[in-house]
Amino acid sequence: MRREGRARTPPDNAPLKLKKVKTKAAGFAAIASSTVHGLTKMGPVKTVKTLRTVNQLDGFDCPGCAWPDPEHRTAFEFCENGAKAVANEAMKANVTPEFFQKHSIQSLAEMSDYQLNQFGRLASPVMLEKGASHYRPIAWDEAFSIVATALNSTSSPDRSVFYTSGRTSNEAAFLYQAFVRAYGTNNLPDCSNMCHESSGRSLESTIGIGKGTIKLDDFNHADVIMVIGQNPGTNHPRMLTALRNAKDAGARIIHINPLPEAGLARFKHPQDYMKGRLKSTKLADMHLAVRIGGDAALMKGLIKTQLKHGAIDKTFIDQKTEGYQSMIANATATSWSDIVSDSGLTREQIEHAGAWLANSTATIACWAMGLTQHRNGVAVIQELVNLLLMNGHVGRKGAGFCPVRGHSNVQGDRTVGIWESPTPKFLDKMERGLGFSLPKEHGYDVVNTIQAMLEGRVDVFFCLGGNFLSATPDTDATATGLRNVGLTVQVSTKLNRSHLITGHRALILPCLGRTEIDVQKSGEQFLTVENSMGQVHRSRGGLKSASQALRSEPWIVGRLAEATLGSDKINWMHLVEDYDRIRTLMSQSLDGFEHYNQRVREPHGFALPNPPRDSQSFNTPTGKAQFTTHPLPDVSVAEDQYVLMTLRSHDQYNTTIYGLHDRYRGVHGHRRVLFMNANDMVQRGWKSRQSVNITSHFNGETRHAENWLLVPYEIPSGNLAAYFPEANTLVPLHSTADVSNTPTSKWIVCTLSTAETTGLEEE
Ligand SMILES: Nc1nc2c(c(=O)[nH]1)N[C@H]1C(S)=C(S)[C@@H](COP(=O)(O)OP(=O)(O)OC[C@H]3O[C@@H](n4cnc5c(=O)[nH]c(N)nc54)[C@H](O)[C@@H]3O)O[C@H]1N2
Ligand SMILES: Nc1nc2c(c(=O)[nH]1)N[C@H]1C(S)=C(S)[C@@H](COP(=O)(O)OP(=O)(O)OC[C@H]3O[C@@H](n4cnc5c(=O)[nH]c(N)nc54)[C@H](O)[C@@H]3O)O[C@H]1N2
Ligand SMILES: [Mo]
Repeated sequence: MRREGRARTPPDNAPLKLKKVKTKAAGFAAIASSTVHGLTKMGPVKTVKTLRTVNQLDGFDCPGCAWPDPEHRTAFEFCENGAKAVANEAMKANVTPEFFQKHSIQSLAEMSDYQLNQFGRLASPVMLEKGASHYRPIAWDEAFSIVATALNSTSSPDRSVFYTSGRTSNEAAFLYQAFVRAYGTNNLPDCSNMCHESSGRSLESTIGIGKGTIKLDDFNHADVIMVIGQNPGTNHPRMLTALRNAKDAGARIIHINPLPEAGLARFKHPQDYMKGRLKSTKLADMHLAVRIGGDAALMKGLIKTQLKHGAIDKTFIDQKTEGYQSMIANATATSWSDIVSDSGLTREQIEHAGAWLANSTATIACWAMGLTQHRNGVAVIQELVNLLLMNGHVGRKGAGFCPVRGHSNVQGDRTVGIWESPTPKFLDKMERGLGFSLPKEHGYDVVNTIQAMLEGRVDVFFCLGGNFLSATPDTDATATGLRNVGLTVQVSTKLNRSHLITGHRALILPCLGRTEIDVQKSGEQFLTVENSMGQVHRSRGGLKSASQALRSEPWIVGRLAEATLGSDKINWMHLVEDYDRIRTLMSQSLDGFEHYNQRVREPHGFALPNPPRDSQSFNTPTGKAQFTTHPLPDVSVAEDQYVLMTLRSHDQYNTTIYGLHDRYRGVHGHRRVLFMNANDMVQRGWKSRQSVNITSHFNGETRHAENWLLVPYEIPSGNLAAYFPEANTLVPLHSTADVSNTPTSKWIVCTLSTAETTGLEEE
């Protein structure tokens, strides 16, 4: 019997309702929405108890996003979507061995991602044997012995791959990378490869550190804040508070985005109701509705405008930078007509924004996936670096770079070693700390992992969190790749499609989440994480674990390492008995982690060193910040083609679908929608809710997805938008960013045709 199910999520057969697009974020609707989410999933007592400990000094770090916490916290330091993330984790553990006995893999695959998530938490370890149609229960010991045997019987450690998603704590991630490298490979792809890899690469090579350079307080001293390719109202709601406070202190906000995202139009902090502050705050003072991929041209225009105004910090440029002349020569030679046609903006709009920047005493640039997931993701961020460096807006109060991270500990995971291409400096320190030598050859990132799977070069695929099948590009290709693997292992909290599309054999190892109490031999433990601004701090769960059989991630990694390598090099389980011991090893093996146990116990933790921010110094080979020169990217498409971006709705966390609504964008009940410019629709003779098929084009190949319902929207002509992960099947595997190899999830060249049926079926 073919046990494999469908790799693409089936649509939820609920009718599509379109309402007015919102122009204001948060407020009562947000409080109500998060409370309802909590109540329906956790019940009233647990809801209040849990939400009161989110992001408190002695509570747990919100698993929602990586936005930092303010020093002075309010009693409810969370946002609507953080509350949803918490409620989603605090569900009952209904996915038991009996559940798997009842449901075959194939029948589960017929359910949508939304339905799969509704089943609740995974309760105990299960195994899918070769050719079997159902998972069976398995004891923890047997599970580790199966993985260890598989890992030890491959012909080379490079035939095993170890993925990480960004919720993993510093302790688990550190132990995991130590194990993987001790085992003998750097095959450590992570979600960052699909996320801020472009930011890391561009900042590392220009300012000498692959991270942002501001602290939360800088928002209160900024004059101009640019928010580029980011939808904070949905994805980082607590950032709106920082923006609101910045506005109160006199800052101006420039919003650069093809869409008029609601969160940036007006914002009302839910707590303001209680304080009697009844008006909402207008956030963005200017919206530049750039065309998808038009940011590079816009940056050139803004740089030209700085020159026109003579807004140049000559002393800073002379003393601290290199490459200025070549960058300027290139910008000067770029014509306004190219800038205007590529960006989709008028020269007046660009010069207006440029004048604000020229007069700004302190500028912050924030960005997220709208810049990173492009062919020129690295280059376009470097253009932004050029723009800010011209005026010396780095290492100055109220100024600097702010790549807004996604997963709550994605930045920490990278700091402690989750990286397929570690630097010699990192490995050197790690070798000294661990006391043995480590592999130097770089490993596979996400895209190269899929390619290796397709070519039959992967025997074991181990995932510490995440949903590799649905998060990666080219869903069908990834599914084919995964099915080629001998053994796939998922350490997870919730059921997802990666549990259904597997290697020949598969294991699910269920773990504790951030919200739960973690007890080891020495007693109750806490974990540590790093936020988007380089602050490392504690996180301690307060809820009883959803099921007795769950284990913590450090414990799972420790047992895996012990079963595979024995305890000679490192006594893994001795470390796991008391996480302080893991942290002691971290302080010996990582730069900036000296006296880790002591410093992380400070109320707010501690800030990792950040030379550009701390002292305007740049750890580049020459010790100078680098201006870089890039030609304008080719953003032309054929007459009948459109450019599609894939993005998040308001009711999802990456591949976890909480609900079927995208409240701010007015889309309800249905996710298989395609946002399209109304004039473009008229031109094709199409109406709202018309069903269309999408074909993506790349290097002569096509990919196809049927039956998307059109939604007329305020989006530039020629541009389209659809939700991730449904649209991932259209993202070509090898359409990736230069240098960072990040899939171009925001640049998919498509054609559209009328769907023959108006039904919701697909494939
Ligand atoms: N509730 C919730 N919170 C989350 C997540 C979630 O799924 N749900 N995911 C987390 C993760 S891992 C991440 S990485 C972040 C993601 O946070 P975002 O980056 O805000 O997420 P996206 O939905 O991908 O939105 C990208 C934005 O970029 C814009 N955009 C697309 N193309 C372009 C372009 O060419 N130029 C410009 N200027 N803009 C463009 C889109 O219109 C959209 O507003 O959020 C994190 N927080
Ligand atoms: N087309 C398109 N594709 C994209 C993107 C896009 O914008 N467009 N965005 C990309 C981005 S920015 C990212 S970050 C990736 C996300 O890629 P991933 O991180 O791989 O995906 P998630 O959906 O966040 O993973 C969800 C699963 O993680 C597990 N999980 C949740 N909490 C925990 C925990 O505490 N521990 C463990 N072990 N498991 C846990 C649950 O089982 C859940 O089903 O997707 C990328 N893919
Ligand atoms: Mo992300």
